[in-house]
Amino acid sequence: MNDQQLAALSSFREKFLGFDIDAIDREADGMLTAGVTVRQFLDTCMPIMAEVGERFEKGEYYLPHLVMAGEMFKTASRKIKGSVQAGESGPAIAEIVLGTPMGDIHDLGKDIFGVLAEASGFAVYNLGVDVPPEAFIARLEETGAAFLGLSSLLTTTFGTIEQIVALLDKKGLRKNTQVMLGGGATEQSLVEKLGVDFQTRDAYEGISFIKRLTDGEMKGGSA
Ligand code: B12
Repeated sequence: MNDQQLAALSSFREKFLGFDIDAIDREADGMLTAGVTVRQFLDTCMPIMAEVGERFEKGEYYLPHLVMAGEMFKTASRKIKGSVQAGESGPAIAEIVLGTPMGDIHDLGKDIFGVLAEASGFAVYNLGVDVPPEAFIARLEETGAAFLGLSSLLTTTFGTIEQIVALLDKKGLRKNTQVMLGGGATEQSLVEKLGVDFQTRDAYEGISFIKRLTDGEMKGGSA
């Protein structure tokens, strides 16, 4: 990281932690001018979001703090995401149905993953937030997508995720669908517990997982 990027990120961090919501747009411009990458932006934001969450849990912050943190992240990420280079045009390498399962309205990380996946040459059907299990299944059937990406920030969505996996089984779609789980509430042990194929809290790891599988397929191998 060069000095300009470091200075832009540190100024952004200071304004963010001070909840200086009016300054964020300007800070985002500063990051763009400095050439801050999405990866650098996320590496700076994730610990801040985690700290806001921890303080909320301890009762030091309240719901408006979560709302403001979400808004500030959205304002900045909208600009930073805009700097992501579009993927090569041509047929999509693979298709991904993506969404936040029913009961959960967090979408910041999901949308970042979606943008990075598109930029990597994948077609993304982003169904939004609070998505019922049946809607995921319907879109998979309609598109024939090989990947299902679920974003979970609330542990209360785990039951819904189990329902989605059970429905995939029932409809005979499970063996042809790679179910990917991402988001702050997830951990590795859920792969076995919920019957999914992959878990991560890092959008880039998600992209690598799909690339590994699609590369294997193209070479006629398996993952
Ligand atoms: C901002 C925020 C909000 C905002 C969300 C705004 C929005 N548009 O998303 C608002 C104010 C709406 C909100 C509401 C609530 N929140 Co909230 N929120 C947060 C906070 C502070 C940050 C979340 C975030 O955006 N992180 C940044 C993003 C970029 O990270 P990420 O989602 O993990 O994504 C990364 C990776 O995981 C990955 N990724 C994400 N999805 C996917 C999907 C795939 C397929 C892949 C491959 C990768 C991938 O890509 C990203 C980049 O690497 C967290 C604290 C935390 N530690 O996360 C609490 C937190 C998630 N919230 C929490 C709670 C309790 C709530 C509320 C219930 C509060 C309330 N009493 O009302 C409500 C729930 C409403 C609902 N029904 O969903 C708890 C959840 C506890 C739990 N484990 O269940 C947390 C952990 C705070 C805490 N410590 O208590 N919240």
